[in-house]
Amino acid sequence: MHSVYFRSHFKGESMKSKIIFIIIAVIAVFICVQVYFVFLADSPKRIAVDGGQPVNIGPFIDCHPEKYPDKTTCDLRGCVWRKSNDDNSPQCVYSIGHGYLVRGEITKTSNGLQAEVERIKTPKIYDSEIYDRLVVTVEYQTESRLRIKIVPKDVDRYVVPDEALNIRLPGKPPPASSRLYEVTLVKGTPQFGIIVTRKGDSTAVFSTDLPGMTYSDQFLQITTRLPSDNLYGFGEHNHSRFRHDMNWKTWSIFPRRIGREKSVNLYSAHPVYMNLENDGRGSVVLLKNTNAMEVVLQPSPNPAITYRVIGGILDFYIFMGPSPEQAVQQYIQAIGEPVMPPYWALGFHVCRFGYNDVNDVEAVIKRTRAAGLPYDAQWVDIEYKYEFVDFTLNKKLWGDLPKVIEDLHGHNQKFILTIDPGSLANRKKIKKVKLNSPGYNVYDDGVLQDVFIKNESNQIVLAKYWPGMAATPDFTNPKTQGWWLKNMEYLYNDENIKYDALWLDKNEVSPRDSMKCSRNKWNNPPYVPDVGGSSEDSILNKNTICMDLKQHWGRHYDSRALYGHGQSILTYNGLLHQFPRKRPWVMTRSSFVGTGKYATKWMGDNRSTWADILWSVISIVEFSMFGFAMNGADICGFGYAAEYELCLRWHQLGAFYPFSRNHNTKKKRPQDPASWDQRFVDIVKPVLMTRYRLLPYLYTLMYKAHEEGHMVMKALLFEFPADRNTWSIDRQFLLGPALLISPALEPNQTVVEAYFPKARWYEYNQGSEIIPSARTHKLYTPLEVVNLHIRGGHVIPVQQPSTTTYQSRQNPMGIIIALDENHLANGELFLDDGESLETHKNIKSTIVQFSMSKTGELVIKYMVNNYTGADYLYIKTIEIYGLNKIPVDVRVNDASVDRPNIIMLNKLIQIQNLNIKITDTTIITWRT
Ligand code: MIG
Repeated sequence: MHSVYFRSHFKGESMKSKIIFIIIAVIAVFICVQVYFVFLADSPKRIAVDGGQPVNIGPFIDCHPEKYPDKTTCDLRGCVWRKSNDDNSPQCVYSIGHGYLVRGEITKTSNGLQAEVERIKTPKIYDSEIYDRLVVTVEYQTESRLRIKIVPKDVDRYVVPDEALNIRLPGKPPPASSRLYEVTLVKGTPQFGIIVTRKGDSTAVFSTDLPGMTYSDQFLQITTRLPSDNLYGFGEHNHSRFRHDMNWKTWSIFPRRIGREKSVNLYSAHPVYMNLENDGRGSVVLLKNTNAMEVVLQPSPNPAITYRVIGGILDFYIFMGPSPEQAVQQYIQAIGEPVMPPYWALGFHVCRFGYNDVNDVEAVIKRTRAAGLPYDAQWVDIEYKYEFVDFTLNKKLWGDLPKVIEDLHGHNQKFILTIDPGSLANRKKIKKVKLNSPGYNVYDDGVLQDVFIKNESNQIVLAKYWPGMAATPDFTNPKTQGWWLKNMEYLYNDENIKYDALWLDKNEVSPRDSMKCSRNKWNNPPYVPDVGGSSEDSILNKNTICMDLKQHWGRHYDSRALYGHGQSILTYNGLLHQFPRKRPWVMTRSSFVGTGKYATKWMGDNRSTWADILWSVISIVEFSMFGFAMNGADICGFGYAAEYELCLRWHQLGAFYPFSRNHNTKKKRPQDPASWDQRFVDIVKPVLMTRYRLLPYLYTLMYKAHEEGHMVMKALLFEFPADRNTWSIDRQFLLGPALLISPALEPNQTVVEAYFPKARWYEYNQGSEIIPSARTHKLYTPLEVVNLHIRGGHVIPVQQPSTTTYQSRQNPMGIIIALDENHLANGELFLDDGESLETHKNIKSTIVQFSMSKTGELVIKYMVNNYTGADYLYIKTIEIYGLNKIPVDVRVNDASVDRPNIIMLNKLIQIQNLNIKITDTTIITWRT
């Protein structure tokens, strides 16, 4: 267009005016270049698209995320229609200058920055109130943590209540000199943004100076550039890889019960990610928001995340690490360290859906014991209830259950059962229930106590749950606590079901059918993230209660993500009240940020497939990042019938899950370990025994998680962040820093290709060393073999295993010394009675340290010794990995150990017949 104009201008002009024109043109070009450098130059490349508007070559922010974008709608939205593109990138994108601009001054506050921003007038896209003025607050919370809060000016919005999640300020704001970050609020055109960089470095960990920022009542959008495309986290989904596929993947976050086969949002909401920078540093970013949302990932060269949220506020917490492990730890410490489980919970569990009556359970108990398998707890599913009515026992089919529980307890085993949320409201059926369970009063009492979720007209609404039409308790209401506890006590005392822990299912919350919901802004918001998988499913109300229902912590629309969280808290408190001296143990299906402080998480309905066995590893390492130390997936898979090899491999893997339970759906062949054949038992038993032998180590890891916010089962990159080879590994994992598991995850597999980062690594059974490290090795892994490796530099406490943790805990102890390249190793052992409350606060616990400050000398010494039981524990065996020949002159506190007690088993050295009291200071020396 311009050139045409210029040409016509030239016609018939004199030479002089030509010269003047050229001068003007040169000046104009100069000005254009200036403008380019001032406003646009920080983006790598630009392209001119239809209409001549400049658009970033990236990141692209999708201006038409709904299906079937077209140019007309795109133009109406004031966005730019791109030439057809063959990647998955969006076709209709926001143009530069869409967003907000700083108004007035940026103020320095006592602990951060504040600014007011104003919307650049561009078309409004979704039909909800749009906010023209926002207040942006940056809070420097700790040296490694900052908060960025964006709210509309003078408008009250839904915020996550403090009772649900309170990220406390640990004290005074950190001095500028110690902060790991610097924050810039971008003033001026083309649009406002926040940039967080690592101090003394140009790495922008978080930067939102991009178009498309939108803040309206029911559509909030913001994009942040990422320092790298190594992205992990966000949940809950079935991620098929741990490191995200950045190629325009969209992940929705909204608790939902749905088949796992689709890449859709599942039971929990964890809007948090970890980014690993290309030099091995890492950061964690949480968006504290409970509303339905989706995150769109875009690939290099412009890795970025776009958040689209349909309510609440933009409230980011950024954790600077600088290592990925530190960043996650800072995150977990902020949201609350994971609950300390009772010791027995670390044992092996058997469960299934589909025990028809108490005889079925008795048969399983009998065969599992007869097989001599390690076995700490038996679970029952919904069948024990009288016609699926919670807090009742079916007296006819399950009358003997109290006796079975007594028998379990007599064998030092535990009993756990499931509870669903819905309270039966059908009068006729309640009458029937009362014949089976006199005194049953769950619904009427709930009405009286006003604990059920109501609608706009203050009426209790019913939905279809397992027992029939039922009311939904509001677990976000403190009133519900007393009623819930009363029901628990009724089941425990009146129905005489002496449970040891509780399993909370369906608490997304998910009725069996969808409800009829009225048309309004909550049930039918103007923009709906893709929260169902297929277009027909993509409504919020499918298998949920209606979004407009009212709860104490806010409308269901806003607070849905807190349903399972609230129930976990009330159940935890209920157990605490029932058994004031014992650690409560609750397992939940739905969770939010911080639920790990109250409950264990299991992954819900996986399936008996080879794909699901891999996904279990990914889910668990993700949930470790989300602050759940104790988590696991159903061993052998829930849905479908398990086949022999899969189920066997799954036990070999599941023996190393922090929470290890075999579970199954109904009407499928039994898959508990004793239900197969002798060969199956012969292979599985030693692996489960290995788990039990390692429990002192695993329990110590739980303690470290609970006290310091460490992860238990974790990805390799956390221990080896500088080693790029570890960044994508999700077929292997670590338990703490010292144990590496490289499972077989495929049918007919005889070789596992396992990567060993730079360290000394020893095969657990033989003691043989993996040489060289920092390389992939082919490990021969026939059906009976498990790949377990110990990392040099660590001392691992072990205990001779028995079939219950109760028994194991009284057995002789041992230690494994795995030497590093300098022939040194260190470790720790946490001991307490395994079930009392708060013993870990060092009141009634013992912590023993194993340390080598020079080669050939290990010192065993306690730090604290307040657990009386520790004085009865003796180390009988010491195993040394990494010596390769029998040491000489082995002494325990100067007394020499007789030569016949020192043997070499393959590549490991075993010193036997010791009698070292674990609470005595002991020095063990040897020479090579
Ligand atoms: O509607 O209680 O994920 O573990 O066995 C199904 C029956 C409800 C779903 C759980 C599963 C449990 C099943 N439950």
